[in-house]
Amino acid sequence: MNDLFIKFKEIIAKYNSFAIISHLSPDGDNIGAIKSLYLFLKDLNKEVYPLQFDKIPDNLSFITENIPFTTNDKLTVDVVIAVDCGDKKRLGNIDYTFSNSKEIIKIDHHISGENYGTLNIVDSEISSTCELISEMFFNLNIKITPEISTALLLGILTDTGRFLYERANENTFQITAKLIKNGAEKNLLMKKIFQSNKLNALNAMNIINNNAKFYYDNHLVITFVTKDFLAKYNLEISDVETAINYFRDADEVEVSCMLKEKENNNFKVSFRSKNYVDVNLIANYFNGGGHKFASGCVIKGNLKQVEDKIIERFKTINWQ
Ligand SMILES: [Mn+2]
Repeated sequence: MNDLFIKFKEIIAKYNSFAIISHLSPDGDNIGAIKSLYLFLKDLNKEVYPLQFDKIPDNLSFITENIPFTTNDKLTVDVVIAVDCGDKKRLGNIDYTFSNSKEIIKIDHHISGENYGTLNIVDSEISSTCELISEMFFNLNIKITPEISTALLLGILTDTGRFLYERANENTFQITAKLIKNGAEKNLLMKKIFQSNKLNALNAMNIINNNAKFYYDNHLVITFVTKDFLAKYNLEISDVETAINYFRDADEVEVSCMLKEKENNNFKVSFRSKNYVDVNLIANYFNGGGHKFASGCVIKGNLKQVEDKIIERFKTINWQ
């Protein structure tokens, strides 16, 4: 890893203009990663263009207030830094910018995907892209301001489920301690990310949970959200996505699956597992990807068809 960090430093020193890009459907880890790199490069007086083609979820907007996101898909820069994205397709419309750049740096922790960078800093064991960037910054003795620390801690907190998941290990806690020492606002993040839900979103999640269906002796739970449902409660999908965690935490449940209607006949499907089911493999089957315990894909069909495809696929699992 150290050699890769040094190559990163060399590329940064050599070039002047940078685009920072990440996956669609922004989350805490990719927002934190983009912001930390943006502030780092700005501090070096580089020309920096953070790109995001999707809307930033409301509960993360406090962290992106001073980030001048652009949706320009015709940028010409020296270097593109792509963070937290295993699969190039999930970056959005980036082909022009990719093909007009001199270097592409991929920084990621997903197990699936291809090495589309000219430099690939990938650690599929680490908790989050933000933990990986933190490690790199500390390793290279890069100045980590309180603002950068807060951005990096955001990604660690969200991708580890507040240190719940297995990947939150000794290194994660050590990095977290160092970030807090550097001024990361842990209490602010905890309140803004986990304790600022909209009341009607929590009420809507009760309904989502009430409509959950259980299969394979309660080892698999499926919940769903339609566009009509979100419109009725005046919510965005990001307001209710954490409903997937609710039944996952039941002792009987190994896999929690959430179906989110995108456009007609198209569902975004998220999987969470807890012990032994590799949901990355399930997502791979449907041309998606992710990690062993968290993955996603898009499946075509109406609600019933998509449910049936998923249930059918889980027939291959040896439930324990
Ligand atoms: Mn991540």
